[in-house]
Amino acid sequence: KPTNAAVFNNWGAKYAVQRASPLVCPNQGLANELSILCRDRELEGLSKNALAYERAIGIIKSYPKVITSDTFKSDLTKLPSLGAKTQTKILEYIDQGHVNEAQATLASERYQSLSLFTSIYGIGPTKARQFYGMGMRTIADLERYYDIPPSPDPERPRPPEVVTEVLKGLDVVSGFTPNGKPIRDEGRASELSVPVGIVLKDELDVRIPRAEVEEMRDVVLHELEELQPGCVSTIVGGYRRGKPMSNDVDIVISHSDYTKGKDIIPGLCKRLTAQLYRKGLVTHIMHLSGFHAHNALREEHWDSLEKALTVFKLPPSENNPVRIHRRVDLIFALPESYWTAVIGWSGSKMFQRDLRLWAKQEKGMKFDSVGLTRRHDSKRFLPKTEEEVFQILGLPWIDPTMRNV
Ligand code: DGT
Ligand code: MG
Repeated sequence: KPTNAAVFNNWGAKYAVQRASPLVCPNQGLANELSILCRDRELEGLSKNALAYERAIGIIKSYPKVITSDTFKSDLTKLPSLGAKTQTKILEYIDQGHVNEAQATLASERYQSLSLFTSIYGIGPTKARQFYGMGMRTIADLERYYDIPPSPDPERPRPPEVVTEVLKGLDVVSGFTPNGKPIRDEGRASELSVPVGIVLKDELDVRIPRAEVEEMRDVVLHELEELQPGCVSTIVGGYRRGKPMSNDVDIVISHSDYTKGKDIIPGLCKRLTAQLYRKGLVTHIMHLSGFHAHNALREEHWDSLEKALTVFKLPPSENNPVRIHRRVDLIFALPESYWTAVIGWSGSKMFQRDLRLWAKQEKGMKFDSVGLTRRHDSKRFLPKTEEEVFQILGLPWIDPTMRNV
């Protein structure tokens, strides 16, 4: 279904869900400069300031022409989401092709270290600032702190076989009982996810091309079909928004039978993860619903869907004799939650946030990945398609590839 034409010209609209936001926009350079400042505020824990930048970037991402002094004056100066400070920075960019503060931020030691630390799975801004406060600046500092043997060649990443060797003994889950219960060292899981993230950093930094995302999906679905026939699934996240390369693979899984699905889905997350782990496809389980109660991994809001956040490794093939570790998130939704889960996990984060805000402020409804309800009488909607979710919310259809706000 094509994206509703009106949303392409709706760049001034208050909510990101009313506008088309392509992957690459005509003002991408400006958006990138402002993203540095947004990231800086996030790293410093200034979430309100970060959100203000995110909103400004959102408008710029949906503006369909190159911004010049003239179009800036005629179109952008009156928008409430562009405050005086942001406007000054946009003018700087029009003048010089860069934003002074963004360049200064990029060059600062603090920004560089905090960005580096938060690029490690398991380290969020708060922990990164703690490490910085303790005087740490580099990955080598973190390796010393966690007692991880450094790479044999300091100039190069560890070879895959060395990674595997170092990881032994760092496993978050050490196995499964015959009935699928993970065996793990209570209390050590959240402590271990950071060292695992450090050792795997070089591999997890390698972006995943679309063909490999699909290959991983096929392998997961093959195991799923063996375990539980009749499931349905969608690859969500950046892949679904058309990104040529992804940081991880996100898959939402449900069951095709609306009634039977209610019994089949609960517990399936654990069963599939155990199966993948036993076969050596999942090598690490960073979070598993019901087991890792402590949410050290994400500082943002969690939904209540069953999920496994894993590290995954495809078996070697003829064309790819050496495989590297990849991040895979498996999210399980009851049939009635499937389409809201698909929308929620397709993102972007900003698109999802504004979907919640639009539902609440404009429609008196509550949207999240689990479902759609009317606030005043708690009436629950049961959308049977993705389009229906947009219809119920009174929104024009926006293709996933236009949700890159
Ligand atoms: P990337 O970096 O290439 O993986 O890009 P994305 O957009 O796939 O980013 P990712 O994988 O972190 O998240 C995918 C989408 O899933 C994101 O746009 C919003 C949603 N999401 C991520 N984490 C959570 C969470 O903890 N709770 C909920 N409700 N949604 C989440
Ligand atoms: Mg993703």
